[in-house]
Amino acid sequence: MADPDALPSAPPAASGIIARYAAYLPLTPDTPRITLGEGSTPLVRAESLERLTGAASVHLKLESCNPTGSFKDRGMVLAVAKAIEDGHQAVLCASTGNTSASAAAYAARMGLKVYVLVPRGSIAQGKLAQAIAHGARILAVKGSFDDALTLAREITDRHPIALVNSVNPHRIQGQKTGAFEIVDALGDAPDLHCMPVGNAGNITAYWMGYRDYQAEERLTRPPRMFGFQAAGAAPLVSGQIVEHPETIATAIRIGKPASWAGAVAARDQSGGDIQAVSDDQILHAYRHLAREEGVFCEPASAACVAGLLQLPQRGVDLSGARIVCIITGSGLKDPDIALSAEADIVDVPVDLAAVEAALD
Ligand code: AN7
Repeated sequence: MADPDALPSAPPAASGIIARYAAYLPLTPDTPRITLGEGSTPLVRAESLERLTGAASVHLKLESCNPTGSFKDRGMVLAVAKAIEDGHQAVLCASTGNTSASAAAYAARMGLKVYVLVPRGSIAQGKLAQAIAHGARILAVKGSFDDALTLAREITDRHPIALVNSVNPHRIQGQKTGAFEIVDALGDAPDLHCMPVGNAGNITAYWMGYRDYQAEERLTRPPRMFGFQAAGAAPLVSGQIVEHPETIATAIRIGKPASWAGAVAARDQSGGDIQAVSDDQILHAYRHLAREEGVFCEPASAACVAGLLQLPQRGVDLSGARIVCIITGSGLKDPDIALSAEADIVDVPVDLAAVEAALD
């Protein structure tokens, strides 16, 4: 009889990034091995983007498939595990939305109290719904994300509450596993790595992951790192803090990135760049991904594809290149953006002929 474990349908033994990449993470015997099934996200080809750019291959890393719908779960699972290991009973973050959704979910699962500070009026509905559903205490700050992060640092300095923003090094450690998965899947690093940049934790994390694998000779050469910011919130492009960041991509509406130095190091050490894309370019890429590739992402995620599409005219030769774009969050996070598009919804009666006539 066949060994059931040998069947192709057998689930992978390891679930979650702590189990899968334990050897690369700062674990101790006391670190709880927790998981909501984060990581091991799909890497799918996008042929329309290959045609448009002349690249040999473009893959989309669907981080939207993580348990709470964004890449934040990779870092949050480790940050929460470490908070528990350190004896904390509460966690806190400032957030443009996705970090708060992720913190709320892992805290709920582990029985921790969770506080989230969000910029009032500028977080997407789906993310707010998640924080509410998981029972977070939500404080809507009458200011920007940057103001909320300053407050979050001050509060956690004064109280025994773990700060789970990406200034917490465990967040970066967890998020670097995305780079491992890409190299494990492709057999080597891509030539170019494209991603959106807000607070700059994720670009710092991916660069760390590629460098860790390089040190172990698991890849030939790390990719050139290309980060993309929204034009109205592009401090890493101008080199200046943006006091009043503005963009439709609320996830990356950040004027003073906490991991500024990490982003600059990733850019310069890899021979990459950090560039700006307009809100119109973001929305164009958002629609393109949904309609041509069947990938529904949030606007911030589309920024990296918007940026990729600009690279040839900005003088970056993509012919023959292998490219990976990080689709950081789900389109369901921000339904208002999709619903604001001109919709072709036809009212029909309960009548076969009328429905047939309306098929066009
Ligand atoms: C979908 O949730 O900052 O450059 O507080 O939600 O690591 O900040 C979210 C950021 C890209 C930028 N794409 O990543 C938060 C938050 C999505 C995001 C980014 C975010 P970083």
